[in-house]
Amino acid sequence: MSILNELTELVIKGDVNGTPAKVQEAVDQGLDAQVILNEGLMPGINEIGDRFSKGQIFVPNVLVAAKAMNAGVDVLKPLLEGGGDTTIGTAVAATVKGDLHDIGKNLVCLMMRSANLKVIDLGANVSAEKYIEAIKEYKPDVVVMSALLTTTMNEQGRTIQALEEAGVRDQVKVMVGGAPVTQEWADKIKADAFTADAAEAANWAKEYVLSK
Ligand code: B1M
Repeated sequence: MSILNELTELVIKGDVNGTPAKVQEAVDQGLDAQVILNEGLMPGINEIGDRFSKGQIFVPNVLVAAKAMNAGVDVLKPLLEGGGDTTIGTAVAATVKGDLHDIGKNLVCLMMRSANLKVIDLGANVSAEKYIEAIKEYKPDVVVMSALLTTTMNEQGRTIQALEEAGVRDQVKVMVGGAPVTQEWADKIKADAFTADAAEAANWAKEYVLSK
């Protein structure tokens, strides 16, 4: 079994100690951090999602797999963040209210930092009020709203609406993403950008900030 397949299996097993240790081994063998993420860790968490939706496993299994995945990503952080000392702009990022999924949002933060953006990570389950406070305090260029549930996608729309009502909507570009989110949805809720993955999100933010 290749080391990437071994990593996938460790995430599926929810091995919180084995996963970061194996990621380190892969790094030491000279594998690229993006390859480790995309071809080792991601297939594991995706398989967990498939098994969960088929009713083959339950929430506790998903939770330990997510912990293992996060522990693996932590090892890759310094390699993915890379970047330089220059800060080109600021982003405020969070997963919207009612949604606890933070792995994708964490990757977006990571990739944005690697694109030399300063990122204020508000965490998961973040209310519109907290977004508004953060916009007033940090004056970001872009605001990231992640949602992984079809139900919390609606919260992205409500949060944008709240930004409008608070008079801060025009001060920022709102970027939305997350597995169920589409360009069509982004247009409907009047977001400024939809990006399908973390690297694309970082690119969009970077290009926008540099074009200002
Ligand atoms: Co949940 N969960 N979960 N879960 N979970 C999903 C999302 C689900 C699809 C599983 C399934 O049924 N197949 C399903 C949603 C169904 C739906 O709404 N249509 C689901 C469900 C139902 C639930 C609960 C309701 C289960 C329950 O309690 N009965 C519950 C809800 C809790 C809540 O949030 N209120 C729940 C709970 C959990 C855990 C807490 C156990 C755990 C999360 C732990 C954590 O995040 N710390 C969890 C997990 C791990 C998953 C799956 C298996 C994996 C999600 C993930 O991290 N993927 C997921 C199934 C799946 O997605 N395959 C599932 C890896 C991550 C890198 O991908 O987040 O998509 P993702 O991010 C991508 C892109 O989407 C994009 O970039 C990343 C790639 O580079 N991206 C952005 C993300 N955010 C972005 C923002 C941007 C741009 C791009 O802004 C610009």
